[in-house]
Amino acid sequence: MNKPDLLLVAALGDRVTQQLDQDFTLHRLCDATDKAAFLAALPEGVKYIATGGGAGCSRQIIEALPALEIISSFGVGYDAVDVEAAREHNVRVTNTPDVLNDCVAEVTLALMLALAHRLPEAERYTREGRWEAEGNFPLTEELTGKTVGIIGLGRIGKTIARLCQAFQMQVVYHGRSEQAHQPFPYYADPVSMAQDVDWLVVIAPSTDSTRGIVSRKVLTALGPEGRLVNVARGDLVDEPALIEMLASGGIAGAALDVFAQEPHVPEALRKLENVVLLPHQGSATHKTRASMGDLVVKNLRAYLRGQPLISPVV
Ligand code: NAP
Ligand code: 8YV
Repeated sequence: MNKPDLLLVAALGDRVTQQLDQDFTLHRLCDATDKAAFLAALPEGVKYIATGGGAGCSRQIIEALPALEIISSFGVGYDAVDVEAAREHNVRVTNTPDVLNDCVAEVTLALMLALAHRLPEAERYTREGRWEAEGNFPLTEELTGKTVGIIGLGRIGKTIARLCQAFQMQVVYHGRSEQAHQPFPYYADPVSMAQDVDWLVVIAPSTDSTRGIVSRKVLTALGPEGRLVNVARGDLVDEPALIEMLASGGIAGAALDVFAQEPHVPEALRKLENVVLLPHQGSATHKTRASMGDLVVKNLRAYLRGQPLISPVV
């Protein structure tokens, strides 16, 4: 029996490819240099797409495939998928929620610990023999007893909150509405919350209403003793304002896993000492990436077999 055609928009690794190969004939747009020519040469009737959170799926791709029925995206954030175009063309979209909560929360706490204790700098100091040559490294900060404000108390935000509680931190949060059954104080306004916290952690999706939510005003409210952690998407933060405020001491520091124009990280940011920078590593462990990949495949197989989707967003 002929296997149905599937367009692979992003390379998702051997584990996913080997599983998809069992049920589908793969067309690797991810490897094509001339994407438009590749799309034009596809066989008629492609119903399936698998893609990555960064590559997503554009309107152009959706409209190039009139028979398209489902886009299975690797990652919980699906901001790079043109969901509006998918809806217009009755195309289902799935993502990979929950399986990465623990990993992303762990990386968030790792970033907070690294920034508070200046671990990357102190490690370099030791490695370079400066301890012996220059004496002790300067004193640093700690998380214990501090207040953290979480923008986006969702699946990952709640996991981060629990880890912060293990450090005896007070947790408060901002979202579009109060979650009645959460034990944490709610702020309707991110500026007021930023004023009251030592740490601001951003873990909300990138949408029209969150873009730029960490504005210059929010950063000013966070103040010279405040620290920002962004593990959501780069566009939630006013990056030029952040760089200015980090350089001038307007805020104490930032730990960033995500950036406005990935994989580009502005040189001005890379030169600063009061930042910890990661290359979008939030879910990047063998275990979590395997679970995410398996969920991409499970959604496609469920659709193929006429079963309910496991994690639909549309
Ligand atoms: P989620 O469960 O949907 O939680 C999102 C939270 O954001 C909700 O609590 C929601 O609360 C809040 N929110 C939505 N719109 C908002 C707005 N306009 N203003 C303030 N808060 C808003 O999502 P999740 O699974 O935790 O993932 C969150 C995001 O993290 C993803 O979308 C992705 O972009 C990012 N992420 C990054 C990495 C990484 O590697 N760095 C890994 C995984 C995820 P309300 O509905 O009450 O507003
Ligand atoms: C992935 C992410 O690195 O899940 C998300 O939203 O940002 C990360 O887990 C990314 O989506 C992989 O493509």
